[in-house]
Amino acid sequence: MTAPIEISTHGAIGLIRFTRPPVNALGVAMRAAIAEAHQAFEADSRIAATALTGDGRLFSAGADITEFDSGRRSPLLTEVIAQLEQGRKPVIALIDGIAFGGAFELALGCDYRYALPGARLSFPEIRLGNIPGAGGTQKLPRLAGGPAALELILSARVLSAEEALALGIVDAVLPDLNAALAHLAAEVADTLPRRRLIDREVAGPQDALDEIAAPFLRRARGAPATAAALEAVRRAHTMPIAAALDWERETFRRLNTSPEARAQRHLFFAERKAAKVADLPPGTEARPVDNVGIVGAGTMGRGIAMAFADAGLPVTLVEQEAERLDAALDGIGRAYAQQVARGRIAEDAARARTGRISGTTDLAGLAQADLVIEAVFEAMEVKREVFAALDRVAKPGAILATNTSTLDVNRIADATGRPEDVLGLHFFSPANVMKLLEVVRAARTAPDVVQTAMTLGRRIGKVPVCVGVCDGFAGNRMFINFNREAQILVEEGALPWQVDRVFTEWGLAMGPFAVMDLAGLDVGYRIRQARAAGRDPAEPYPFTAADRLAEAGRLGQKAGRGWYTYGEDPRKGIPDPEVEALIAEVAGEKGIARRAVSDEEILHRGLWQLVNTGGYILGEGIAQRASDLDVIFTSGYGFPRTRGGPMHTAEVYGLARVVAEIERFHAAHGRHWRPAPILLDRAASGAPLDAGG
Ligand code: 3H9
Repeated sequence: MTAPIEISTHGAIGLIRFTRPPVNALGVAMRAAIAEAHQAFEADSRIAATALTGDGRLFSAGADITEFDSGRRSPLLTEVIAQLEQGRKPVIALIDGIAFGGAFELALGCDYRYALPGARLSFPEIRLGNIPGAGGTQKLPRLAGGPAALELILSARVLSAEEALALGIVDAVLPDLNAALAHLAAEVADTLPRRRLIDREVAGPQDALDEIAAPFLRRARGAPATAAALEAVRRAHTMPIAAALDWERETFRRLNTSPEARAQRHLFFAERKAAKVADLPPGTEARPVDNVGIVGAGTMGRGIAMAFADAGLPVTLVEQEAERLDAALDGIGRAYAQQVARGRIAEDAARARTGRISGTTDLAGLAQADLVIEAVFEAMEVKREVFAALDRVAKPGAILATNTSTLDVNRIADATGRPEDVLGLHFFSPANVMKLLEVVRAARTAPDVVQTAMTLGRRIGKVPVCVGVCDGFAGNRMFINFNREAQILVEEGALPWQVDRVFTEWGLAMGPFAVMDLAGLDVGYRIRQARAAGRDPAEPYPFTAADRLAEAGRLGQKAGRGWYTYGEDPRKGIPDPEVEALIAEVAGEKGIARRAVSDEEILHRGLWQLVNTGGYILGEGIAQRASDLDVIFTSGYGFPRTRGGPMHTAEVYGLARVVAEIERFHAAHGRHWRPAPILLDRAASGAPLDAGG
């Protein structure tokens, strides 16, 4: 293992350079090395000041998150920062790249902060269910004022060097490390005074704090870190700093063991694992992708085009009829104009993005595309025709992807003479917003095609997860079974608004019935009709009420009536006695004696249906890891990050208890509850779902 820091002297400057791969995280060895080097510079009479810097890309990613579950080891970061503050000589941070969390706090423990052009500063702790715990909540308000500091802590926004300068967080932006060292050499020659933030008061009023916190508190769904951040910054205004730092440290420690923080840490690592495909041959290189073609300019096609244009890639959109193509390009222009109007992007950014998307009615226009994504009507024959045509026009080595959400990617690939270049790229609607990207690896997809899709997914800001081919892939296969269970519960005696309340109180963005009303009841109805012939009569069919609602024109929000009715607020569903009567009627026809269903039963049957389906998906090798399924649900299905995903929820509850409940449901409700073998196995052995992964 290489040393975590490098030490050098530059005239009277003692320089500590962080060199701990991969991200200069401030683990115990690194903290000890910084403390020791600082002490040595303090003792060296030739040195007038200590400077800290990174490796050019990263100053440091902050505290080492892998240490959070293994107990605290001295020197703690707070101790190292206190040592810098208590020393005799000034300390200067030369922030040359990412300085997140504890690294930002390390810089706030310095007397001076200079940014190099690549500097990026942020407090991401809130995403880990916590607040900054090494002085950030107290010292940032002393530089930027309480309201600005609170906004940064709650939003986890990343500041550029220039923004940090404008907020008074850094003293100057210098062109490079040599310039910074030369600048410092001149400063220390004039004897650089100490200038510690702990000696300052917080300037400015604190009235705006509540207003700034309000939208974050609303979105926090009960996660405790948001309220703690507000409280911390309030204390910066009202308390002596030593006491406030003690409070911050204790609060950080307490929150770090909260279920919300554990869940979010789980997701942090899960997302990074999901980016890796375990069985690709070592050294598999991604193919270069510099431009993209999209076939089909409907809602999905447009959203996908925008996702690539947002990331700087030129896109050619193909639609058969000129009129539809023009409508799509107009729609994209309007969508960008709306983003400008809402203050999300600047006008010149909108112009540049719109300018990256061109259109044609001729598939031959994709002859030079590195990647083509098909987003046409969801029917096998239509898709196979498109792929056969693409096979004729696309250049050798081009990647051909389908955005199907249900169809067999192997059969689509077989429509070409190059199935190794074909895979599924399952975007979620709206494709330019939703983070999840299921990368569907078909039987013959080449490893470098999978690698390209994973790399490209991250490049366009998505969370790519590799899955195999099956009906619904991973996400929809699980979600459909969850949804079916919700319908069964309603037939048995629950009401749609009870089911939705249980899941939203638990943390889902929307309940399953509200989701159906939003999507339109005709969508599921059409799919069920199309699949009626192939239905397994041994599986439950609890969609009779949903079908009758659709047939009666109760199509959801767009019709003002669905599972709910909609009044003045077209998005707020009101329970409807007519729907209740319909449910009772359907249950009567089926001979179901309705009963009161407890909130707990609703919650567990919904969740364990997800988990059990997830177990089958794992057993069949459709997903690589249980944690991938957690990533899928939190980035694509509105599952609360504070719960860590369905599989994490099951592990926290205890797999043996989950399996016992699944076995009970199996006995009471039939074969759609057969426990997945992998769950039985892990419950018996006590091993985690991702044992060894
Ligand atoms: C904190 O600082 C608390 C303090 O307030 C108080 C303390 C008392 N620790 O993302 P990547 C690993 S809380 C350990 O793919 P990129 C990551 O798992 C911390 N490991 O790279 C991955 O490992 P592997 C606040 C970390 O270039 C590898 O590094 N800081 C950490 O796309 C590469 O990661 C944060 O929350 C870490 N802190 O992005 C920053 N960070 O190769 C979190 C990363 O085995 N990190 N790893 O899969 C990030 O946001 C991104 O990693 C970063 C680099 C932007 C830095």
